[in-house]
Amino acid sequence: MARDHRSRGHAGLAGFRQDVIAGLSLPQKALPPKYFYDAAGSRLFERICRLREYYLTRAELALTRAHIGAIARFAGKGSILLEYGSGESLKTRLLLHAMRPAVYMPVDISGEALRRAAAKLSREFPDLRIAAVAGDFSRPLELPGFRGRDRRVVYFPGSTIGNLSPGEAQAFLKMTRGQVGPRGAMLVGVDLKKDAGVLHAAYNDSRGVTAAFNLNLLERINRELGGDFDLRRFAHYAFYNAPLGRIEMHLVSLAAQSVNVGQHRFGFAAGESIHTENSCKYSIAEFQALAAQAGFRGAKVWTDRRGLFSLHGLIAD
Ligand code: AVJ
Repeated sequence: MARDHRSRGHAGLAGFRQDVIAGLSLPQKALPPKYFYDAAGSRLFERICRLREYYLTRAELALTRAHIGAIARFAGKGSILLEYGSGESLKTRLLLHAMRPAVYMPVDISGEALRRAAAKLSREFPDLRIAAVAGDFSRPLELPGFRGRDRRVVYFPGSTIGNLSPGEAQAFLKMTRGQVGPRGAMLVGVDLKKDAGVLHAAYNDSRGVTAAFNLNLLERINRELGGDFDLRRFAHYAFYNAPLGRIEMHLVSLAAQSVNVGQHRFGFAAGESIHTENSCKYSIAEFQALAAQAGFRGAKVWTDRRGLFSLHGLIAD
């Protein structure tokens, strides 16, 4: 049975407007990547996950399949499983099947995606207790009851943590450490550092799906906030910033222009960019050091055979 819990948060239109106005007012214009995922953006992201160049999804699924027994043992059968994300993925199903959690709590900003995923899951796992939480997991969450003695484990797959800077990721892990308590644990998917050409191709696919995903953010601003971005006058730009160990995505203004968002007006020089996403890459040692600084011990790490992607099993220290 699926239940719904709505936590206070900034998921609404007012929060979106505030973040967009603030971001476009910065010297280096920037927009938070969490706003990529409206209905169209979520569909585009699903297409990205199927692209030949985008190895992340396939590599994480492969390592999850290969090591599911050990991963489920690490999580602990009968634990409370929180997932940061809606839980639509195949790898979540593998984990649910193998570990049979006492309660499964998907946490997602999109109530719509949550409802869809929870309804589907409760058909596939009729005995599973699902407590969906509509909220922003980047802020401390108020979770429904379930105190008990059960162990809490947070599952955070997909290298979504790469959207945070290392400092932010550390603070986020600390917050999660508080959320799971002294006996808790975390399973976090982290994309690995690798050949820059492989990284570059993953964010510059030949079909232009990633470009459409990036540009959709402007379309969303136009539609929801009364913007007048001309999408033909912005171009997708993604590159690997090696010193900072991250892919950066930008939208580059192809001309000097000004753009209105509601009552606000923003000037762009030709070539000026909006920084829309960071996707940080870590070596295994780098990520374990980060986790250690956040109060977790890196107890286990699994990778795919090609060494593209990692899943870290962290235990509260
Ligand atoms: C969902 C944040 C892991 O960084 O690879 C895919 C998002 N951006 N292509 C990533 C994304 C461009 C993705 N994450």
